[in-house]
Amino acid sequence: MLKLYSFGPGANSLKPLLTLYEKGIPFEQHLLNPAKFEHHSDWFKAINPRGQVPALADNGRVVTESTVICEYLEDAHPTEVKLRPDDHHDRAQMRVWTKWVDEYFCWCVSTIGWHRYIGNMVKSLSDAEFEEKVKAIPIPEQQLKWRRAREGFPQDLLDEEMRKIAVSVRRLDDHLADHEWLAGGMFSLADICNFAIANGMENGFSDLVNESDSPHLLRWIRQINERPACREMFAQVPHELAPAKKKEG
Ligand SMILES: N[C@@H](CCC(=O)N[C@@H](CS)C(=O)NCC(=O)O)C(=O)O
Repeated sequence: MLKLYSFGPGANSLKPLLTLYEKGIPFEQHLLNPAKFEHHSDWFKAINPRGQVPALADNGRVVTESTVICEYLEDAHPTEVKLRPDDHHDRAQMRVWTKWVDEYFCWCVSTIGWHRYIGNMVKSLSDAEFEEKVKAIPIPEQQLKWRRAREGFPQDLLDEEMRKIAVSVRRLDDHLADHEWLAGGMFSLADICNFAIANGMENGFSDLVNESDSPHLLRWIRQINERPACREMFAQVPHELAPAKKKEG
């Protein structure tokens, strides 16, 4: 039985979750609570030494990196539902989109998310409690991100990330203006991996994602939300970051 460790259907965790639901593959669900820093606990670092979700265990062997997990599911657990184009050129285009989301789009949205939500989550801790938590984080860059979330990100960094988000929204909307899906004329991992980051932006980034500025991106977001697998996933799996977001609102 496959086991998926995740924060639930949002951001990087959503990618393998939706892939599993789309393919109809049964799996064991392990939700970690970021507010309790469960992903930095020793038991989870024994599964993913980087202390990050998602992670997939398949018969005791672990696969990490959200996009890699999605490709692994296609390779190791083929089903009638195919989420990659067969044509080599189309498949390469799909990977240009998944690479872009991992290297560009995800990072700018994530930094603003940390600035807005994670700061609140850690501000209630004493300095000693916070330092104790930071000590358990295995990746130095993530230690810095937690520190910045607590102390406040530099304004020029936030401005630059907002600029990149605007560039990302434009790129997606322009492409989706004359394509139903991102690659190969079919719903693919390119859509799943970008949707993982874009879903909900009409609330958090309504200046950029709205009916007049990015109608094609909104059409695509809604179309994916209406897919049976997506509806089932949201109905069945709670999002572990949602309570923190609600409190903020
Ligand atoms: N490149 C990794 C990034 C994973 C990642 O950033 N995971 C986030 C959740 S979306 C996480 O675990 N954050 C908590 C932390 O780093 O402390 C992937 O695509 O799986």
